[in-house]
Amino acid sequence: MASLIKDQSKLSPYRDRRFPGTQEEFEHALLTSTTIYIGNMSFYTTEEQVYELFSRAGEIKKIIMGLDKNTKTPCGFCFVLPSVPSPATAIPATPTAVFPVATVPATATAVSPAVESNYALIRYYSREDAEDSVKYISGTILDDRPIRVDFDWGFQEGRQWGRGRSGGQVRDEYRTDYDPDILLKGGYGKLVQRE
Ligand code: GTA
Repeated sequence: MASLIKDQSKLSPYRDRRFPGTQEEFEHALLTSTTIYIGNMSFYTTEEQVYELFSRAGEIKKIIMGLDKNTKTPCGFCFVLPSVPSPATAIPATPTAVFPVATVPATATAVSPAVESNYALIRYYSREDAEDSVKYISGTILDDRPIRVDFDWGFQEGRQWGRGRSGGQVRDEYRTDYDPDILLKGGYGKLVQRE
């Protein structure tokens, strides 16, 4: 029990309203899962860039890029999964692309969870690697944006889509700050302006 209380301090305040269980089950899933969520990504960051950066923490099973449910284009997040990738979506063992700026600081810096655009889910083979990515990669600058890495309860079909009314991420629809990535995709404070 003491170690569970200690571990809970590693968890972010994010609660997935669609998790099919109790708060206790949600926290248990977060504390044992090998899946992580990445938020505040640029809409232009590719799966290969995510692979290149996050494989530094350990061997990755799969990456799921978060997509706008209407346009089917990246909208700022991604996830990583347990299944073996199909040939069509296989992640190369060695990335071949030349990646744009992905600055990895010697020590991670804190990132405000308030601003979040593009996202991804990553699944590692081991819990230790997932913990290292949350500890050391969160705050890294990727494509000029400080990304946020969070433990995730696990991927299920449907979670790759943004849940906002516009198709993108919910929080982008409430933004009142200027963000060129979001603005270019038409997501800048849309609902705030309408309401
Ligand atoms: N592990 O931090 C996260 C995380 N986030 C932010 C999203 N996901 C996350 N997973 C982890 N950690 O699968 C996952 C979701 C989903 C996918 C896309 O990414 O589990 P989403 O971002 O489009 O929708 O999800 P989500 O997560 O359901 O929205 P959020 O941010 O919790 O918002 C919840 C409610 O709060 C909304 O209904 C809205 O009414 C309100 N809200 C959110 N932001 C604001 C704001 N700035 N102002 C006012 N109200 C707001």
